[in-house]
Amino acid sequence: MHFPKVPFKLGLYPVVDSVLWIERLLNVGVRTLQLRIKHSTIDEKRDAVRHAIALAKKFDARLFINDEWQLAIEYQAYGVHLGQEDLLEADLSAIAKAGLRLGVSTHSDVEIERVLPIKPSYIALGPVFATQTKEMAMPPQGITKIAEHVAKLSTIPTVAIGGISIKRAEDVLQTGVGSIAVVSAITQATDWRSAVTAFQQLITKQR
Ligand code: TZP
Ligand code: MG
Repeated sequence: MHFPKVPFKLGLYPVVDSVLWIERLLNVGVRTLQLRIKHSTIDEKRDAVRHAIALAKKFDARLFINDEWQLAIEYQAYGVHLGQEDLLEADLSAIAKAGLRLGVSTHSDVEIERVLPIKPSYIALGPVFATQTKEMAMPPQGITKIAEHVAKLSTIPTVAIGGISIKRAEDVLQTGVGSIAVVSAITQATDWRSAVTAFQQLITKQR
């Protein structure tokens, strides 16, 4: 089983729940995205996944589909993002065989150790800080712990997530993490365009 590689630095990685957001962000130059739809019918999910993948292809962007790995394979997404529980049920070899990248969520050393044998395309580390967006069973890990994970994982691409604001992004980037994933800092911003620009500038400065 082999998952294709992704760039070590994926850049700004917004996680959004609608095709509208995918379209908006592609239009302002975002090239790594995740579609994460939690509360919809399967038909709505299918429509959204199909549409979002088609849009991302037009922009040559990297779109990861959260949870819905069968739809991601069917419509040939760039990749799939799965949580710890999903790993038990998803057909990982089908994902690999279809040539999709795999990103996985982790929240602790134990979870990282558990996913390493799978050799995912990237490992998400979270939550960095407290988040309002998702109910987390695990406590925030903090910057120092994230930096430790990043150092240990060495050449494996990493993504930091959870409570990352523009103000805190610089510290997160200092850990050497490959990319920062954000939800509310963009989708709840008073001016989401300025928020994207601010994140992009911080990321470019770090390179
Ligand atoms: N996984 C860990 S934290 C999180 C997810 C999906 C939500 C992050 O959202 P925000 O608004 O950037 O804290
Ligand atoms: Mg999941």
